[in-house]
Amino acid sequence: MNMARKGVGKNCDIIYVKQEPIPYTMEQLRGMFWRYDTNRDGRLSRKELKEAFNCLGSSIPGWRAHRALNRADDNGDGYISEEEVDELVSYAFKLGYVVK
Ligand SMILES: [Ca+2]
Ligand SMILES: [Ca+2]
Repeated sequence: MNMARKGVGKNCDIIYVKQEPIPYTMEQLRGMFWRYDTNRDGRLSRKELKEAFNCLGSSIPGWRAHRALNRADDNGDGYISEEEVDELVSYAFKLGYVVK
């Protein structure tokens, strides 16, 4: 019997397990966001953020990406860099996304 399925949806790498929802830890969120650095330039664009929030289960991923940039993009270049990602992670953590 295989209850856990990997890779549901082509861009979503979420492990589905049949049990109570568990909130993502900060570390999991961090790993999650970096997985969406799809062009591997070491920073997260608005588009990449939107994709990440979408896969976290946000119903308004575009808005979340916008808010996250407002909050975490310290130098205002429109990207979340490695130095700025902590703020992004704590923003997402407070939203309480759960592992689905
Ligand atoms: Ca990128
Ligand atoms: Ca920035």
